[in-house]
Amino acid sequence: FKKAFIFDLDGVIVDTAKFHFLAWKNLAESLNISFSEEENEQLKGVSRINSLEKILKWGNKTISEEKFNSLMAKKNEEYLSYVDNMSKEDILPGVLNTLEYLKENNYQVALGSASKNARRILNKVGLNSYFDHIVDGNEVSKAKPDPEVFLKGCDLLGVEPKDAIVFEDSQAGIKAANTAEMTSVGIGEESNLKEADFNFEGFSEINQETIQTLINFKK
Ligand code: G16
Ligand code: MG
Repeated sequence: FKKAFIFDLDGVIVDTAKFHFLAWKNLAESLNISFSEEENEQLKGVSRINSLEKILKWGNKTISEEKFNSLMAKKNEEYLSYVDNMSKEDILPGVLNTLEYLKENNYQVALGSASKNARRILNKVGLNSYFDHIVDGNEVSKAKPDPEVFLKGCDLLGVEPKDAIVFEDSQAGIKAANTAEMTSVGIGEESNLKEADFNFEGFSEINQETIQTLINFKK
């Protein structure tokens, strides 16, 4: 049976996806590249560097390395200005209940995020203590859909990938979990996450019974 749970951060625990969207949209528009929700969907779970590369590709633009770095810094600055206004209220519905249930029942829990700002965000919303381990964008060299971030989480938790359950809101993240043969749970719009083993609109739909179903699931 399953022993460990790995949570993505953006779009699963907190809705920082909307902040990434605002900051990327402003950046893209400053380069005369159009940017809608549809493009944003493809950036979910994708690292900062890869995201900017994708935007430039969509706009058929090449820029100097210097400009590239300054755009990334500017995007992050704007993003953090939104993040720094976050509080407990920004935790998505049902997340705290699930984390409390997992903790009370001594399940292992890790964070597996592409974000280099993951620790800052967890601090802001007061969720640090729920995680036995945190793996974020500072610790991985291969971005999602590569499973490195989740495999590191399993290593730290001391469980086999097949005994891990991953909660993800992004196509790249579901792909990563599936590649590593973990149980993949899509959070959010099902049509975006067709490859997931399970799909839920959000954690409000997840109760103790659901958790047991996930634990007993064999891929
Ligand atoms: C997140 C977001 C991505 C973002 C990436 C890097 O991943 O989904 O949109 O580009 O992290 O974030 P940062 O710029 O803060 O390092 P996740 O894996 O938590 O969904
Ligand atoms: Mg995400």
